[in-house]
Amino acid sequence: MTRWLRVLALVLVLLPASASAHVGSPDVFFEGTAGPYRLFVTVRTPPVIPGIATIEIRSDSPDVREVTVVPMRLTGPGSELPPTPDHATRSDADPQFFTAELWLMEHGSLQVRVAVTGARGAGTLAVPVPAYARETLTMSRGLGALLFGLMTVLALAIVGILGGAVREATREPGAPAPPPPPARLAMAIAGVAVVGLLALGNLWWTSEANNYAAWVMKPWTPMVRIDGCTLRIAQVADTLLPDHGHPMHAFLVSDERMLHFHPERGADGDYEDQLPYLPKGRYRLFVDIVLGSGFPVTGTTMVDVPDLRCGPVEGDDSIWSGEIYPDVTWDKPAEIHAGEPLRLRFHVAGDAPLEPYMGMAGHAMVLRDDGSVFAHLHPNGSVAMPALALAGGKMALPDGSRELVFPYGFPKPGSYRVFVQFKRGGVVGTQEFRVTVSTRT
Ligand SMILES: [Cu+2]
Repeated sequence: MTRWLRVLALVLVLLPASASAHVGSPDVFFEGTAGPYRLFVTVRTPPVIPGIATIEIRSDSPDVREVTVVPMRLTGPGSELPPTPDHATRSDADPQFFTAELWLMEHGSLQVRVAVTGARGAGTLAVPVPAYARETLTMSRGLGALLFGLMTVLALAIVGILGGAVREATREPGAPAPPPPPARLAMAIAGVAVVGLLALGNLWWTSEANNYAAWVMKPWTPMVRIDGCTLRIAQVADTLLPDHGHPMHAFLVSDERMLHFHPERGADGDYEDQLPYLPKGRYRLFVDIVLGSGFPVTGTTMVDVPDLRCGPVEGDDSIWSGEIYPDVTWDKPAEIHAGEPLRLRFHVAGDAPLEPYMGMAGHAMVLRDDGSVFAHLHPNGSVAMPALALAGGKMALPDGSRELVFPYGFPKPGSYRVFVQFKRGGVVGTQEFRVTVSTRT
């Protein structure tokens, strides 16, 4: 009974929420190696916690015999004591594809550990997964009415049974009914007790639901101020883990510009950076941070940039102003469906080799035209680099190839812009691509 009440308490009100790691892109796409095996792992996160995540694992090679998966905390004692892992099921249609369902019981920075055995021995891989509730499920009207009806019947029955017991229990067979007052008094007392119990139950239910609602992820709206050429983002409470060398990765995007910049913590605790020259206008701002626990958070807001005459971009900051590099191309599939795990594959031609930009072979930013989806990708996929480091994973570094590959799945249909950033000859290049994503098949 208690368990049922708990389940019911968890499904009370609907609280939509949109921000977390990335914006509107809650699934995790990750590519890495488990020992000798190269795997593409997709973690489809549940909308509520506790909830069931679906893990999809595709092996590049056909020699994988068995795959197991287990969820654990990313850090702390919980990361050293794995529970019994679950076996992933091999697909009949595609023997290199495995799936499993895992209960995610906790909020916060988790990891899914994937263990593989096969012809070339064994290997493991850890995929960081930020677990958070995106919503509270509602109870359907029909179920609510049914439960309310049953509750009313039960309450009336308790009162009736008590009345009957007081009236009839001491009565000899065949004797006339006793006078009504004691029975009525008993029923009145029972009625008050039942109503009191229901009121207490309602209080408990509401407090459980409020507790849960406090865990539902709320969008983070960064507080932004522009003073001259300096953009300031108000202090963030937590200590931030540096993500490829910077505590904050920020993006100002309009139709004509995409500025990737890195505010640093100033003396007053705010994060600040110098803006380059930007045309006056309304920009979408996205800010990526990673909390001390390895939990990534992305905030978003609109920013009005005034007419400013500022200097060029400096340091690791970079800007796209509509440049087109004819030798940078996207090996794009004829059709892309929402939810489909993909390798976004770009070719960078030319003689100059690709150099690391902020330690990575490349960066890609995916933005849906209405701003409802924003994701920052690397050759490992959509996971945050500090979380990957905490999970003991290795970053994919430039390997001398002319290809940049970003594992990702577009979360919903629509038109998107994909900004790809790379570095060659000491210069950062940014190229914009457009893509239309169709509904899931
Ligand atoms: Cu990046």
